[in-house]
Amino acid sequence: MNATPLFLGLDSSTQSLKALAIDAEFNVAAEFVVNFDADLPQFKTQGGVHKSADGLTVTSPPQLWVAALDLLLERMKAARFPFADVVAVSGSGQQHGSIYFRKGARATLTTLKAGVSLHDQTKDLFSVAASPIWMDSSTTAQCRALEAALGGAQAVADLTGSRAFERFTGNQIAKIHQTEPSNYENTERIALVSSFVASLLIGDYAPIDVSDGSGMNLMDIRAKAWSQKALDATAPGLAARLGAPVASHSVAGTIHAYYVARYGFKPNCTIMTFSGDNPCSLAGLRLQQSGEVAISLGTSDTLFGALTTPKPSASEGHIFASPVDPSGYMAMIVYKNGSLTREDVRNRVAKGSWKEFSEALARTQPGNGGQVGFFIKEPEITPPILKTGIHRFASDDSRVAQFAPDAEVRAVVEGQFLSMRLHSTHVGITPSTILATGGASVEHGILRIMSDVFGVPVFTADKPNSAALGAAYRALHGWTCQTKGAFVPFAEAMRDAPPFLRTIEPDQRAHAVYAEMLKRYEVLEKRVATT
Ligand code: XUL
Repeated sequence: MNATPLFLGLDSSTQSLKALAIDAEFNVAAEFVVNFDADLPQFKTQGGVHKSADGLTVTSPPQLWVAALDLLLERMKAARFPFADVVAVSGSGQQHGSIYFRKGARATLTTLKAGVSLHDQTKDLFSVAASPIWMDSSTTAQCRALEAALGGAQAVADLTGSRAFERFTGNQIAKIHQTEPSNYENTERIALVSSFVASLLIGDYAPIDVSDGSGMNLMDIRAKAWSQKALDATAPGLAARLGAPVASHSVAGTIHAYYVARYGFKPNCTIMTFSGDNPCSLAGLRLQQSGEVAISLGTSDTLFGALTTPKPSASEGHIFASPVDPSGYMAMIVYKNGSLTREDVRNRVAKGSWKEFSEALARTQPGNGGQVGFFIKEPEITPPILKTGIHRFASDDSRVAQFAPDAEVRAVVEGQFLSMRLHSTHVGITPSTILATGGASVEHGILRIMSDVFGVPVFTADKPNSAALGAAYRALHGWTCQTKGAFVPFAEAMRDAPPFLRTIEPDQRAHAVYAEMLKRYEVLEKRVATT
């Protein structure tokens, strides 16, 4: 073993490529970043993407991601990063994006030449010039066709973990097969962003892992294998183009000689299978046991967590295979109305100040005197409510035009956590602990309500790079399994990682108030959804 083994996590996200290395004591040893727009302006991306005039088609050039890897490694070399100490690499990729290798591409990958940049050697490898990414929403027709072929939205959810979504890769592949048939025909292999970057590192086609593979509407999430029915409904000859999905902790290969000669990696440096960014964030926050949940309060709010018995739903959330537990699952629920909606309330009734906002929470009581609000500033994903507007209900369930300013503040926070509790139950999540992350997680008053609504302790994590960190953890985990020659539980591999701070214990009286309120919330939500 090396004297100071390092585990490297790469994070190929929508806007940047990051590298984060940890040592065996879980210290972050180095971090590097390449920003796509600023550092690679020749690709003319905005926020890392190209958008069609109508905004529906959103793509990135695959060469951008290759050029970013060149630049990242050059920056690490210039900073004298000790490549020789890296024993294992894993990575995270924005979910759902797809890359199409043309026939014959594999031969180029296996024979990469150390004297030429990756970008120059891989320019002609792609059969589809523009890679569709997760922000694309141009495949509604393909989604409806998949649901029709498989017996409806709930049937697709039961099989693949999610109803048909425009950004999910199978529907993107179906569109490419229909609109660019000769390019599809000329495709030897289809990769996700995660498996694509891993392929560049091993100089061969790297497998898709079961966790990121769950974001395609193609995998039977229980069998953890492609569903032949879903493949048949998507495009011909797809199984051969995808390769079989593999367990997330498995080895993709060893690093290609290119990186040994050019950067000084050791030839036996192991590349662990890469995964999606949400799965890697789950690993970065070390959520493994069923009931361990994270709530990220950001531009969009996200709740995700580990679970053993998934309940796929056609109307809310996604179920993915777990990236850390071969027999487990993760669920994820996304809200469009997150920070911007809370800020709107803060600006309207709390003088634009978080301090005033917190004071308003402190002056009001759990349950808000029976007042319930729905703040749909943006079309909502969970539950799907397209019509924007604010809906306020008094304690007798009658609609009211306004709440008192303090009650308005409490209503926007309580409503969000009641909704999270309701919908997380629907997909099979029963939180035992919550890890709060994201911008608004520094507001104590907000976390108090989170803890009381769910009735569980809240921990806080300041982890802006949780996907890159999770990738580094997964490198360590995969390497531990490989070294032991057997699967080692993720929690055991993470035993010496620094603990999270336990911030808030639930107040059981407040929790009882919310348990009652939840029943009314559910009924009122149905009224709002059908308005
Ligand atoms: C998840 C999703 C995004 C992407 C981009 O379903 O679409 O979170 O993974 O980060």
